[in-house]
Amino acid sequence: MRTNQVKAKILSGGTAFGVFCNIYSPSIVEMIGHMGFDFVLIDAEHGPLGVESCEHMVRAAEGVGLPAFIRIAMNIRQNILRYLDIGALGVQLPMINTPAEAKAVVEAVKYPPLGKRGLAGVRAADYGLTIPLKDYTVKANQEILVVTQVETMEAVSHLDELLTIEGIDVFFIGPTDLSSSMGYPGQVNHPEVLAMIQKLVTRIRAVGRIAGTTAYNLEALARAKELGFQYLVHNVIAMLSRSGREYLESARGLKKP
Ligand code: 3PY
Ligand code: MG
Repeated sequence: MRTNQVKAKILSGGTAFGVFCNIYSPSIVEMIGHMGFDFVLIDAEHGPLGVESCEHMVRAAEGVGLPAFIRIAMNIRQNILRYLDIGALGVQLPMINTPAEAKAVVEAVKYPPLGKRGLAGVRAADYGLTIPLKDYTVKANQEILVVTQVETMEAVSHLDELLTIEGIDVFFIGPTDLSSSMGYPGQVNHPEVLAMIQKLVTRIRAVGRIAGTTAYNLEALARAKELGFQYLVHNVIAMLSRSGREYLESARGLKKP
């Protein structure tokens, strides 16, 4: 089991930069690693990725020394287990609105005595071939990054309780769903949405917890860094579309008489 450099970095006060990838492509995962990002966040919430595809992407990440985390759609223990068992070094669960939901995430991720994750000689445990399973469970409990998303007004209303739950490493604000929940769907730069994000990150940091969010352009990145977010996620589609559009604008501009 690998050491989670991202967890070490953010727990010691640093900031980690990753990329969401919801397209099936081990090659893109390798490129994210070669570019120097700190982690890939394979997105199995939005998009078609299933467990088997994720396994190939996790393997590609390991090949370039890149920690691979997976955003998992359903907060069901047996479902989270399958993504962890293929070797994800972290999981991120969307729409975690209540303390009970958040506790269920921690329980699903941690092996006993901390949680209820089922144990077997799976890929994450090197198929039981390198270290005794009892030692592997201790290491897995230490290394797996647990991220829960705060992206609804229901979660906002429970934030104080959510912030007391042990075992969650990052509270990740999802601006898009938060904007929907606030009645401004998709308006992530609406002044009220920006003000809410600022309030939330301040509350998260005030109790010594770590905050994460998306930053798909340089303006959002500068704002997020300024606010003290320590887990920042770019997006493969945003990267591709921005450079493609800029290139085309320039190409078509050059054609003008
Ligand atoms: C959101 O902005 O809603 C997210 O979940 C980030 O992808
Ligand atoms: Mg969301």
